[in-house]
Amino acid sequence: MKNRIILHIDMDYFFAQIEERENPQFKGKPVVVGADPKEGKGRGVVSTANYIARKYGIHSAMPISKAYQLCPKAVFLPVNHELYQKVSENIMNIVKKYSPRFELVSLDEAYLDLSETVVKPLLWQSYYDSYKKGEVLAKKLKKEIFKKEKLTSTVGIGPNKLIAKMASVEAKPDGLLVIKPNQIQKFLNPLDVEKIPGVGPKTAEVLRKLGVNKIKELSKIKKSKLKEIFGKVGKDIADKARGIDKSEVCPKTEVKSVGKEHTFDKDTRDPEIIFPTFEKIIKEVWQELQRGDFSIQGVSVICRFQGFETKSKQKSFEKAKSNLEFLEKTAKKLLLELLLKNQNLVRLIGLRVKVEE
Ligand code: TTP
Ligand code: MG
Ligand code: MG
Repeated sequence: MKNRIILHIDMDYFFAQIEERENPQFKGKPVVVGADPKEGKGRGVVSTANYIARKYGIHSAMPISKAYQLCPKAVFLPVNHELYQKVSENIMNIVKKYSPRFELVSLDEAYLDLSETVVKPLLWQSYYDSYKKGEVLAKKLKKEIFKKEKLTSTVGIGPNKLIAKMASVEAKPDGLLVIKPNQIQKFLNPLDVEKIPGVGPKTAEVLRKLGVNKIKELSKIKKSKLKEIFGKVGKDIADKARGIDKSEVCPKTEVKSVGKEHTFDKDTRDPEIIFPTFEKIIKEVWQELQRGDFSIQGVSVICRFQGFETKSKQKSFEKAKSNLEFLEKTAKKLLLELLLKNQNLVRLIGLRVKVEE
């Protein structure tokens, strides 16, 4: 369908918001969910922080020791994955009701293609008018989630997945932003180039050297020129800077990924510490996966060495496989490859498995 209306929803400070809901005494305080800070000596990372803690500069993936330094009085909580998984299921069961074309992105994030449900019944109206109906639906969805789960979310609506996602990022927290096709460039222009999904710090640095900071400037560069500089992805960047994204909301399968990692108390090379820990991680990931019917699509192993040097190795599979033995064999092989390639002490190991349900 040419004229589409896509909705993107993402829960606000998801893990930390659930913790606030479960423990009302934390409301109004900075809350950080992640590894144990051990009074500044902890070695894991932050999973997420509420918006009060973010004011201190704390964010996801930051070393927990740094977070402790920035705000020692914050409430530090361990990750209760089982609880967040359950809440996620409840929320996604609500989201799914709003369109049969549903795509789960992560525990707290999903897309809906509203084209069939919103645009089609309104052929007698203009495509632009139907955005109003999309907005009404989004408000209803946010309200229903809040009523049933007592959690706030943010929704973005646009003519494609890219714009819907970027709109929700801009509208956070507890927001709703609708971008109609004729508003795309105006919406994108003032944003930094890094706001484009897929434009990381390295790409942004190259662009900055060319004097390109905002999407407005980027959108004026010819596609062929970006292709020259960045190769194949240059074409993709050129499209995104113009708000073009043809990717479909994938309704058939739900791809999700489950991951766990562990930071050792002391950097180590001891196989009797590394491998039993890794086996425990594999078992935990497996337990979490077993909640549904699934096939393994990819296995990725991460190793962080002394000095924070982080390496990962992954393997993808075409054909569905889903047994623990297979996962153990694949994951251990990848870990071994990483360890053989790098002789440094190991700080952290982790496993992520992508499955299709
Ligand atoms: P996000 O949706 O990226 O972040 P968020 O919900 O905490 O905050 P917001 O959307 O309001 O910006 O991630 C969802 C959850 O995934 C997050 O609550 C915790 C977890 N997570 C990690 O464990 N590590 C990470 O590096 C990130 C980015 C998220
Ligand atoms: Mg979120
Ligand atoms: Mg998210």
